[in-house]
Amino acid sequence: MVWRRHICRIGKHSDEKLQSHLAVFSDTTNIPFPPWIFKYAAGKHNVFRVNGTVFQQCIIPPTNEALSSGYDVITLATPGRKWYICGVGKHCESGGMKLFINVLSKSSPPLPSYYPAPSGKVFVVGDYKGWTLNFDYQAWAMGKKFYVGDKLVFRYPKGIHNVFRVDGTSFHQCIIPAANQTLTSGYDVITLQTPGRKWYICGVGKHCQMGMKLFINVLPYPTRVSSIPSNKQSPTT
Ligand SMILES: [Cu+2]
Repeated sequence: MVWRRHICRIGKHSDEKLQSHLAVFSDTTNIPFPPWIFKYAAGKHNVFRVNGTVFQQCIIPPTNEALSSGYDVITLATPGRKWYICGVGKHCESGGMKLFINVLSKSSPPLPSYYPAPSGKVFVVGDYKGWTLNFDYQAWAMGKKFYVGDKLVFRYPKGIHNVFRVDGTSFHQCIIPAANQTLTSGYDVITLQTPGRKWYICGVGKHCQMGMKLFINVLPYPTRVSSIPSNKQSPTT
């Protein structure tokens, strides 16, 4: 009982997580709001755009308001909260077939040109706790926006921990790479050079398995409108 693609069920994701999801999504595409696609076997489900109350109580609107093609494309034309439910049987009530999203307003309209300089923020991983055991780095990263040009600082007592940049598989399975790829200074500064997913783990003992791991998604430079699109500049730094 699922809608496929770009769906996040309420209950599985917190509001915050959805926001960061969507923020990432809209920042990595050139259109202000990507279309949301509900994909399902036609006839088995449908899609209603509803309001918050209806969403919560699973009140099914009149059938003529339903989308039912099995591949319903919804363009998120305006920012704000949007609620969608499936109106078949008890799918909303019992099956959790309901989706709540918060569409963020783009700080910038389309026709982007690039800022010459990146935002250049410095993130101390784990803030005052630093790079340590018993810390939830995914919670720390949630809601933060990392841009190309920003820096991560891993701060820890030298010799107690270290930092490896790894790929997604090594991240999930805590596979420690060769020791010569490690950062060990205790104040390791990493400049985020390219957009995309980045994974970091501690390679000491079972620290990675114990949760000393950080996953972030680096966004391209923030963009803003240029009145003369042909004047588009490339990043200079
Ligand atoms: Cu460690």
